[in-house]
Amino acid sequence: MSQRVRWEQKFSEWFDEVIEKAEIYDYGRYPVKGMGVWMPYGFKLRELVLNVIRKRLNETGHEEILLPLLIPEHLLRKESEHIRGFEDQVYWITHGGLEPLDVKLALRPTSETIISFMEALWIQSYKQLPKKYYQIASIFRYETKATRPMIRLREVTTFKEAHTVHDSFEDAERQVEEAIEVYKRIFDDLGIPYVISQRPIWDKFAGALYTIAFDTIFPDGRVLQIGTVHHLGQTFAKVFEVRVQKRDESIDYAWQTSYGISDRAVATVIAIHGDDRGLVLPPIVAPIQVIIIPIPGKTKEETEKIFKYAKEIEAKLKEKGVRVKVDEREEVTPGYKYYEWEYRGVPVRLEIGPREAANNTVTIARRDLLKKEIMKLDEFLNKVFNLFRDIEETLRKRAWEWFKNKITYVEDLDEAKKILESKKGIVEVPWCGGNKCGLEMQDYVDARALGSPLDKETIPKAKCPICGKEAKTLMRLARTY
Ligand code: 5CA
Ligand code: ZN
Repeated sequence: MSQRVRWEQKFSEWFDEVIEKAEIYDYGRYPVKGMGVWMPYGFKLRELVLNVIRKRLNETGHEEILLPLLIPEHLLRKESEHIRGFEDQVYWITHGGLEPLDVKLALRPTSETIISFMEALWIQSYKQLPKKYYQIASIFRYETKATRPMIRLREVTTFKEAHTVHDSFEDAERQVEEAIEVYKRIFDDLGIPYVISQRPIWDKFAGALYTIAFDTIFPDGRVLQIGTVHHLGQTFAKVFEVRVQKRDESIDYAWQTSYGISDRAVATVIAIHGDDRGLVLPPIVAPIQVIIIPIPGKTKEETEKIFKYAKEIEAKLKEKGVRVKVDEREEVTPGYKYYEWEYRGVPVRLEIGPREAANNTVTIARRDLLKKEIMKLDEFLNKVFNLFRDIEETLRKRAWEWFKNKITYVEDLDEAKKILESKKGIVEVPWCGGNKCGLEMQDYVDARALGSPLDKETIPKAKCPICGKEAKTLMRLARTY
């Protein structure tokens, strides 16, 4: 079984090293803070993660669009709560060439204002609703907290934002529920564990009625928000005058939701499944799913036979739609190749030597379990997709087990604080639901309030540790990124 000592104890170092050495993401060298470069192997990984996201959105009736990057100042300022939330994070374009611009242009920090402006033109009647749009594009935020590769960027290059329009509060609420289901499927596909919380009111998205968030726990025990779903009410519809004629012919403002995920989804796949030997990628997003390593024989003739057999296996796997490659390099040893492809997280390695070529077999090494098995080639070809599903299941299970272990329920805040300092992860405490108590809790334990679970069945009979009243829900607390 794989070792995960450095992965857990020196995670930050592990992560920075892995994304660089596995040629995923070159970060910190380009002279603009918070902006990195997706390298070929990383770009492919990102593309495959995006395939998962697109598939899950498309199959639920979301339509992909692409909006302009720039927002004129008056549009961005139209909704006051929204601009107050983003004011200190906006990049402004003030010049076109040498000319100062009449109207300053913002680089979009997100696109509610752009889409709402357009929806006012596009939508007239309830008959057109619901509408579910999304785009995948770069957004820009002048983040003031410490920037981190893929995790806290100033150019978020993989921002998937969905924007929906509805004819009632209830339908928008139903959409929030659908979005949660879509995100669950996406994170399940990627084997990423999560908790879903209703964010406390003081931490909702600027302009939303309420925000639901997905959080995961990183190997160092710190929590990362990996997705958010917002019920926007009529906030933007009112100021942008998105009006719809209802079934009873009355005219009302539309109701909206928005939800987003980012580069953090890719970062999380890397972080959650890795080990001390490097990346461990689930086959669904692995740029190379099977790497074939020919092991030279004793004679030139034998070696030629081995290489021919390896190429044959490659062709057969390609035919099945497997992402496969033979490492034919002559200047490095097979052992070196094992190490290198393990580091890059390739889920399955085939070792093809004299014995395999003579017997029509393959030696299969699994990256997740670091175990080897010999199989007839035909059997392997028949089972290859089952093997992929089995690897994904193993990774998902391992990730969830580790994750659940990092969630602790306590009724006492001193204990909560201790756990947040040692074991870390997420601590759940009984909460009366009052804002004042919630805010006091996060101060007391010196952590962030993630909010409450959506399902009320899990609420224990206990007292709020601040006011002593009966708990109505749980408060989740964590040190976060
Ligand atoms: N317009 C809404 C819905 S798309 C919105 O912008 N929501 S958000 O601000 O919560 O961002 C959506 C998700 O993007 C967050 O949950 C978080 O996972 C991710 N994200 C936000 N800022 C950054 C950043 N600076 N770097 C990387 N990911 C980020
Ligand atoms: Zn209380």
